[in-house]
Amino acid sequence: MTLRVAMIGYGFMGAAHSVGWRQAPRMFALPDDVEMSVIVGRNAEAVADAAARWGWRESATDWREVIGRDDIDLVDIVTPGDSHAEIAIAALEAGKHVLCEKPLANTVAEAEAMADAASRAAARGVRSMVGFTYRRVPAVTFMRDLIAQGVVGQVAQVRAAYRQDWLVDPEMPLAWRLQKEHAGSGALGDIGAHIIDMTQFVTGQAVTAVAGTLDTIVKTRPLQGSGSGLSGTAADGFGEVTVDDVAIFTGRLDDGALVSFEASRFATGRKNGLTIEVSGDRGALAFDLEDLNSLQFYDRTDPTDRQGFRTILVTEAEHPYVAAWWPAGHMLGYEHGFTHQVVDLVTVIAEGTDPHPSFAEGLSVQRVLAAVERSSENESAWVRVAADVS
Ligand code: SOE
Repeated sequence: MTLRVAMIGYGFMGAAHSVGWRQAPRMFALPDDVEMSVIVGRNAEAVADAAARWGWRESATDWREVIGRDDIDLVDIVTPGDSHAEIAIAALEAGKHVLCEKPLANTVAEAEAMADAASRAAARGVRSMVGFTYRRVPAVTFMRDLIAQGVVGQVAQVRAAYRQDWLVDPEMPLAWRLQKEHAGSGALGDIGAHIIDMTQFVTGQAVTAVAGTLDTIVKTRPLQGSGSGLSGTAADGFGEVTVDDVAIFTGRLDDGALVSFEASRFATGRKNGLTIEVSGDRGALAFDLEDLNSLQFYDRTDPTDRQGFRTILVTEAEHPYVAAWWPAGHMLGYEHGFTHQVVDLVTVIAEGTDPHPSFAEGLSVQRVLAAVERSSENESAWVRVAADVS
């Protein structure tokens, strides 16, 4: 069978997902073929250019028309969060499998509607998945496996941070990621969502309560002229930043462990610094995205005179995903997670099982985001992550 893919959107994530769709069938033995059929965007000239550059057969400007086509099997959504719900629900109702970029939506209500649509579609064999791509960095998948095997023992505490610095410059223009109506929230939803998902993924536990504070450091910025997303030039005039620059919060996991979370676009000098450290009664594991081919492992059962964190190079054929790439010891990078995401999605579609992270898992992250916002509005009081928080 051939899985015919339409991708809606063509910004930074469009490029990253295109790499995934292109590389997966070349480097992995997939159960089905993949065809990069159509890429969709509002600007006909720009999207045609993206199609030619990234290897899509066609370009189009009307996503509704593309979703209605019989020769499309899967819709990949890489637009800003304000259109995720509408596109995903329409695609699922049209019987198309869906891959949707994170965070799943801009609000809990949208995420709930998407999760409902996904479970109705699953009953008809239509699959859906959220693009929390960092789960598919081999070292992160391996960290999850090691924790599940008990190498750190009972999880006592987690430290999770995602630090970037692209907003330190007050001249950085007011991109869509800084506008609540387009992005839902700021650092919280954009990068905080990754560390919430990663914490739940590696520990296998849900975040059940949070207490935190959001802050917007630069409150007005130059309007955006050319470009979009993370790059772009300023135009005349200023506009209000309506999302957070920094989100700092504490979480509680199912088994009671505390988690410190930090999501910041004001971490001067940190470019894409995602770190997570899980401490347990037997040992500890730590991951740093800026050094993504390795894990730090501390084993409390080592002889006392030889204790200390050791580096595990996650570059061997035994490690998740690695065997399909280069000879042992050769490194992978940021883009490989997008390929692994395609591999896993195509595989489970062929098997007829549901992918992870599911829309229900995306909704669970959305509820944590909403609970952090509510806590921040209420002098950082603890808020339970429950179905009634929206
Ligand atoms: C911008 O902060 C961003 O591109 C996020 O939106 C992505 O999810 C992350 O992979 C890199 O940073």
